[in-house]
Amino acid sequence: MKLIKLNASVTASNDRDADELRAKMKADGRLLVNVMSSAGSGKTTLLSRIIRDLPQVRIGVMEADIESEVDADRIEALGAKAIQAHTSGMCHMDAGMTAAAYEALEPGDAELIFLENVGNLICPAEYDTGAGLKLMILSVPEGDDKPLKYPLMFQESDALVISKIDALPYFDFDLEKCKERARKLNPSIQIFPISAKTGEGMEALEAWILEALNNWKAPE
Ligand SMILES: Nc1nc2c(ncn2[C@@H]2O[C@H](COP(=O)(O)OP(=O)(O)O)[C@@H](O)[C@H]2O)c(=O)[nH]1
Ligand SMILES: [Mg+2]
Repeated sequence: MKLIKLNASVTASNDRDADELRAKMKADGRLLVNVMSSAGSGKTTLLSRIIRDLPQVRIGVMEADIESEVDADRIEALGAKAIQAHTSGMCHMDAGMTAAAYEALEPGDAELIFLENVGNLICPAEYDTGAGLKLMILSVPEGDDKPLKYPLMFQESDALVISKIDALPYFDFDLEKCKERARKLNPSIQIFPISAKTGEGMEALEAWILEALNNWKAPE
């Protein structure tokens, strides 16, 4: 398993670095998806499920964390290309760090690249990584009030995955209220309630990702 240590970028403009990386990804015909959530919402489990469900798609994963290699090991065990990036204590990935991790990944023929960002709903929302698609996960045990507490994350994301819906009977989580709160902050956000455990809802999410990949790769 390959491990890379990253430091915050020294360049002046994160937005410029992000645009550069996005253009490079586009030219390479690869879609980068920034996956953001609190720690434990189910990012690695969701990515593992997608890798298993879509054997026809070549997938690469960049795991970002402050410590440990367990997530990259989990992904590599499924046969996908993976790299572990350590963020030197930083609570997010910036565009320069993402570009360095992408280079170290040596993606080969991978066309769909996921960045599992550092687990929290605050800092990752503030930094454009250069991704073509931003996906956030909110799990049922976290509660339906999170859009009220972390509005920027919901405003910035293209899609909201509401995960662990198999646990709905055990929590006071109002699915409709959560959707309403998210849409109030971001009217165009796509919402996918799923369970990575039972597979419920996965088909719709995967179809949406595949459509985004095709659109990304289509010549303009
Ligand atoms: N019941 C249930 N548990 C899940 C689901 N997805 C993930 N988990 C569990 O949630 C915990 C954290 O998952 P993980 O993927 O490591 O979260 P991450 O920190 O966001 O990468 C693990 O114990 C998973 O088995 C799900 O859809 N349903
Ligand atoms: Mg993880």
